[in-house]
Amino acid sequence: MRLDVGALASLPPAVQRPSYDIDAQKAGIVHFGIGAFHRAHQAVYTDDAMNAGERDWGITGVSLRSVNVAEQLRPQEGLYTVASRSGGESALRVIGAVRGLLVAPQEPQAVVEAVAAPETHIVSFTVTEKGYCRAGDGSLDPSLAGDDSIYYFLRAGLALRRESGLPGLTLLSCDNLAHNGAQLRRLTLAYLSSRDSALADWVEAHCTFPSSMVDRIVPATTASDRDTAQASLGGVRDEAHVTTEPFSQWVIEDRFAGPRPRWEAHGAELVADVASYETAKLRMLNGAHSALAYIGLMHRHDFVHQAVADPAIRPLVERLMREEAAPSIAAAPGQDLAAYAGALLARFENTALHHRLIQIAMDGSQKIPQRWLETLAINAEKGRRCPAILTAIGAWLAHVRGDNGPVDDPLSAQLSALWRRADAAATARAIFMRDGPLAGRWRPDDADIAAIAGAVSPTGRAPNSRTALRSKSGVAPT
Ligand code: CS2
Repeated sequence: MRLDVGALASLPPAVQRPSYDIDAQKAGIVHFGIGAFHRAHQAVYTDDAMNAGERDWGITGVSLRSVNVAEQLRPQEGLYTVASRSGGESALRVIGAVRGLLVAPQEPQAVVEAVAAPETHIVSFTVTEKGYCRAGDGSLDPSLAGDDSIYYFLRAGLALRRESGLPGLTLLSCDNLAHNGAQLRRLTLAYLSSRDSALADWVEAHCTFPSSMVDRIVPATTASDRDTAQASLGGVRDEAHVTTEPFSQWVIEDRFAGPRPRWEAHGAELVADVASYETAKLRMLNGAHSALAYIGLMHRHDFVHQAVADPAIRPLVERLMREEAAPSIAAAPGQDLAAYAGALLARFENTALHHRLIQIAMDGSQKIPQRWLETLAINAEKGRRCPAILTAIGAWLAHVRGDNGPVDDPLSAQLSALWRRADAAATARAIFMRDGPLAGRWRPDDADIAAIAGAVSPTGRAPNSRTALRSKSGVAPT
């Protein structure tokens, strides 16, 4: 039996399920990027709000490209399960918050109408770093912002709202970008002002763009996760299942244009300024994650929990968080960065989550600036060296050379062309200096370049033999 509203009654009693009338909810939120992260994060907070009696906060999920999620969720009337796992513990619940699915390339007008609907108050986004269509200098790249981008749908939907005399919207970025709300605002206004400056003025006056820090580790769902869930669901099959960790955090700048769910009653924090939380999360959690990914892959690991347990890798990751990232952050009163680093290590060690390093390694060119380069620039200004991040950059260079297989990155062709023409040191210079694709505030000096080049293995293999590394990290050779 497939999961749907009719199947709810036959689920085992331990499985938590929506207590509200699922069919009676209007959609107050349109969400772009209805992938596993959103379904394990914002949708859960929203489901909590609806369980507590708030009405009409259903989510219309938009996929900008793939039909997969819509195909999984439509036959299930939008229902799916979230398992949170740690050690031997696993809790399973059904989420009912997603009330509609749209696949943008198939039904673009329906997406525009959803943005323009009177009951819509919030449009939110998890479209990944590259979904913001930025050029290397952070400005809007018009060649990327086409009719398949968020900006196209925002423009058409917001224009309809304005013509109909409807109120503005809260446009809420939930992606791992520094100052994500401010960036979304700047990029959206840049897109609109070259096409419809009156609409840009209306958006400035009527819409808000809160920044937010989102955090929950959500590995891509595997067939085995679905089978495990099915066993716990008394045989009911959920093709849209998501497995995640118990931890979840959401810090949101309290700047809404209209009504919103009381997410703060369910664990979210509404604050005046998210910057210190966002910076700590990007430079410590995500910075460590990317280092684990590239260094771990170089050492032939598959998963985060294996890489963090490897004595050849762990000290580097600790150093990156505690001695390189943490000193670059202006902590808010009461924000304890040492305790944060400890908590992150414990989360990375969660063996119940099979979080693939290759998943994190994706799109490195879009992630590295906010995860590593800001830290490097701030430390360089203070005369402090960052050997851990430089080692991680060396491992990233090896990754984009192709050492770990095909490279999933929008700049992969450009990066591999730079490698073909040069050795490791010259490639690093070409990427980070002058008009290189990641040139910016951080300018490496000769010692930095030497450290990066020294971390790239010349042969394309791990610095030690695979068997030796595997046995060291306690993982059996395959
Ligand atoms: C990860 C993030 O894939 C990645 O790049 O670093 O998705 C990470 O798991 C989340 O930001 C955790 O909140």
